[in-house]
Amino acid sequence: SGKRLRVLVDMDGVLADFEGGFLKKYRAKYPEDPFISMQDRRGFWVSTQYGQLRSDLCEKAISIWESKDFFMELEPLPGGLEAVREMAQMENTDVFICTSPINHIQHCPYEKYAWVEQHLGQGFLEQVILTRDKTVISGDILIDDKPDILGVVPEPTWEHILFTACHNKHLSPPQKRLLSWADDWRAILNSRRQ
Ligand code: BVP
Repeated sequence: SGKRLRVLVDMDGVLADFEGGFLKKYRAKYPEDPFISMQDRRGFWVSTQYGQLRSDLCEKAISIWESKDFFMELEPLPGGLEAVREMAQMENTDVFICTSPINHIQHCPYEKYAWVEQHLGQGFLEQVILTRDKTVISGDILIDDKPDILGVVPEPTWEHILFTACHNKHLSPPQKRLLSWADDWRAILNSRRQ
């Protein structure tokens, strides 16, 4: 009954393990330099926290995700692929992967599409939205680990559900949370159906 539900699902930190992939490759490339464990991560921007640890570490951190194969080789987060596949099969439900590429354009945009093709199949490429401003994308729900999602539209159509990540777990956010893909995402979708 009612209209279709449009769910926007973020990629880094929600479907793909950006933090884990970063830490593994940073420690391999810079074994002599200090690092921030997942437990000690605070704030969305990895580069900002590394820059606070030691000023030269900001650009070293950036060099990791600007490298070829960084985004392609990210591991899927537990349950994420299964959840979006199930959403895509649900009646009256449209799911899109909504992700912001980095501004270093050589590898990231291509590798984001290639990751979706590898893990979800070629047909799922129809569902990919790359945008630097998620507020201009209309939807009913946006599942995203970034606490502050701002852009040119002051009141986006979607309700932001904060996906719990190492960098946001200590916050008391205004949004509802999805603790992981083992949490009740189906109930969150159903709460937005009319
Ligand atoms: O492509 C990701 C990684 C990048 O920002 C994008 C966030 O996209 P969404 O998850 O919001 O869709 N990114 C970049 C930096 C620093 C850049 Br300087 C960072 O610290 N963390 C991060 O995720």
